[in-house]
Amino acid sequence: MKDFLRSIFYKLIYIVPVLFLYSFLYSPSVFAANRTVDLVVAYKTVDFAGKSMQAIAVNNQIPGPTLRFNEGDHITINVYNQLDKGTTIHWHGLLLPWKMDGVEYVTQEPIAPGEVFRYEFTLNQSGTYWYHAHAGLQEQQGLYGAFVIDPPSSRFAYTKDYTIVLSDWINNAPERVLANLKKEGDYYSTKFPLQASLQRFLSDYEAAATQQAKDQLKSTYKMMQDMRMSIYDISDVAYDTFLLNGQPPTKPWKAPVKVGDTVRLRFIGAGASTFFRVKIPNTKMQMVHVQGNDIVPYEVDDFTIAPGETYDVLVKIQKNTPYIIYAESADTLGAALGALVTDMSQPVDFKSVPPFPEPQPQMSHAGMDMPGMKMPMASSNTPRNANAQAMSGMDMPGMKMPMNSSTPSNASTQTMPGMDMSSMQMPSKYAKLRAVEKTNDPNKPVEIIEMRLNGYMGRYIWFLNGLPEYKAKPILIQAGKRYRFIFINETMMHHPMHLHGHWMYLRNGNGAYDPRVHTIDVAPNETVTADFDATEGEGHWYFHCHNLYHMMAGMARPFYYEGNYSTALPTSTPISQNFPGARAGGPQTDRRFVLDRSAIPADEPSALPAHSTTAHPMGHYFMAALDLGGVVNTPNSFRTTFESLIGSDYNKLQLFMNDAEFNNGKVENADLDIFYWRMINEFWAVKGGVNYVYRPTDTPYWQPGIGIEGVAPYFIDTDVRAYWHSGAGKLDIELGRDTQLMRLFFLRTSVRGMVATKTVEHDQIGSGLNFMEYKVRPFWQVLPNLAFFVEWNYTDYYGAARNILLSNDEATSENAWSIGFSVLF
Ligand SMILES: [Cu+2]
Repeated sequence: MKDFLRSIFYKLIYIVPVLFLYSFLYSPSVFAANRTVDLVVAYKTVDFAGKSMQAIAVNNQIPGPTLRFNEGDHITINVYNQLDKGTTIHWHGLLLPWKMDGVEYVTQEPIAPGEVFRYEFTLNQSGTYWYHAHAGLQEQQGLYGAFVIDPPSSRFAYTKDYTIVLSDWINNAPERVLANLKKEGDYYSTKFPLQASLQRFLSDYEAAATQQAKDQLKSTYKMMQDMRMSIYDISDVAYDTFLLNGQPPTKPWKAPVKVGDTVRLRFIGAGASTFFRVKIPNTKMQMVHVQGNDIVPYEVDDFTIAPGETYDVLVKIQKNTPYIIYAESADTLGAALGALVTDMSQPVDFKSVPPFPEPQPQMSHAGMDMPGMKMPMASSNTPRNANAQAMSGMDMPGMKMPMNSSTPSNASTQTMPGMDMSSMQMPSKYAKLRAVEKTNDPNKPVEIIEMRLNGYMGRYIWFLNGLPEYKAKPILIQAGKRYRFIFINETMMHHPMHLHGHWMYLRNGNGAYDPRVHTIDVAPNETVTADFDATEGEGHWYFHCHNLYHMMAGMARPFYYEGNYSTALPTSTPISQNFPGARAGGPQTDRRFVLDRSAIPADEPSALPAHSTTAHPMGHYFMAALDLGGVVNTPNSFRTTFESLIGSDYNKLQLFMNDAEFNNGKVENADLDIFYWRMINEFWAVKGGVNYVYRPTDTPYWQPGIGIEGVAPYFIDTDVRAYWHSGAGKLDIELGRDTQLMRLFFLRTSVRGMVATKTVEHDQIGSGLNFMEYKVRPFWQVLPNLAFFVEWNYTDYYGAARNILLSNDEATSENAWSIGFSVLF
């Protein structure tokens, strides 16, 4: 009896906690918990691509630790900054209070070095998300990680679950990368395998199957030359390697599975600017969850993931062979690799995976009729005029957003019930996306926010509606309303447009079942419609292209809730003591750390900020190009051209010395423009200032000058300058063109002429045409900033200028062969 009681007692001891645990796990009310995580942001030295580089890690990991919570959890994330500059972390795709959103200067002040910021919010959603730096270019250096929220129960059955974080890496500081792109938008272009070269055209033309295809190819090339666009404008940055869960392809990531497993792979597009094409050879993937939302499943052989997107697929393990995850960069430069293996010692033949078929040359449809493309707004009632009034106070050309909501009859607040969205040409990428449950009432009235995605690509300034972020004002939205984005991509690149803190309903013809997304990859020339409900009611929300460099270069805007935004942003707190990050940099999860709540300021009364809150203010940039050639057929003679541009995107100081000649230590020809340079549109800049002429003249002099420079159709580099000296007007015109013959081999041809209105003999200026100069220069662009050239240069003098030379006993024509190099600083 005693034994029996004892056994009952011991059983109870065992059963009660189990029952308690069981109810704890399965009752929704106790499913959620308070959880605290400490994240330490610090530098870490890495070698991903053959060079030791400074990266930024979270808890000493790249990617940072996967944060995994349950839906309903109330979480506290303490972010400790051990960098020597400010940082922030953004929780990508999460709906949370705006001051927790982690965008520097928009939702918070950067976390100061040595300080801590407490992010605290409740998880009212589930699915696959991620986090990343929203400060400077730190995301490019490794500050990102997966963020997974488990729902109370999953719709899909799976036995294993892995996050696959795809990212890109360059052996260069990202600030340097951006500075390079600001020197020349196509700075890295010669490093890409796909080139719009003549050689490429000829081989494509040869390979084209039909005459029609040949003609098409010819007109594509011709049109793109005319429009001054490249047909392979896939990437701006030539990366050195691509990472899968922080592993370069030289050391691919591997994870164990077994036959019979159904594996959930959570792909996260964490590249700063890389689009990955993903496949697992010999396997169908079942797409089940996109951007944090379950979808009606569909099978795919491969898919493309843009920066900012996430895709969850299920993979069935049926054979005792490796399942290779192959994620190739869209520009074909490389691939991130990984494998699911049924035995960790299994050999994996990564080389067996064939690359994706090469992307086709693409061509702009701008200005062309696009059959099947029906913009919902363009046809009938355009809200543009109606809104022009309300918009007049806002400096946003092209932005057709109604600010005045009081008139529901206003054309802008159209109700569009039953609108046939299926008539719109939708991006094929999202055509199959259908939400698994109702996401929205599609009949709610909308206000239009037209978003033209554009920019001055050659100058690497990216816009929304014709303006970079730093020139534009925040976009005001009103709580409770629904807004309709109409994204019109006017560029030749993809732009993954990301809205913080709100779901967008991607209008792809499923109405109430249109998928919810936080990032929309808008393809070149494409028009995409998506709605969002202004449900947050207050604060600042960032909206931007998730190509990090596009965002930094202006493709971004803050959204403000009208009448309910703040002038003060939360700040970080000094770490008083027991700073966990001071210990070894390992993970510091679930460590309680009490902060002074008063450090997070109470809401300020709404007032117009003195200046708009801009994440990325106007930058200043420096460019210098030096060209130096030794003349082969004249001993001890060389020629040099130097140009430097210093300043902001639109206004610069230009120093320009064009084709100076030196012979036996004597300067024969040299003058220097010291000009104010102002960009007037994508292709043209005007300039003016003074020019100092040292030679040819007996006495050096200063003269005023003005000019215009830019790129004419067919990529004709144009430089026209006019000067005034001693009563003589001079006009100096130079036209040139670089033709790409092969990937690294170009041919420059140029012609320059100078005319004057009057003869000024002692300064060697003749009335009428002075000279014509012709150059032919083959060059090898061995590095993005270094080329070697051979040049033939022929100059012939005419009229009065020729007579001056004759009277001085000088040659009236020159024939020079040079070899030399060009460097871009
Ligand atoms: Cu972009």
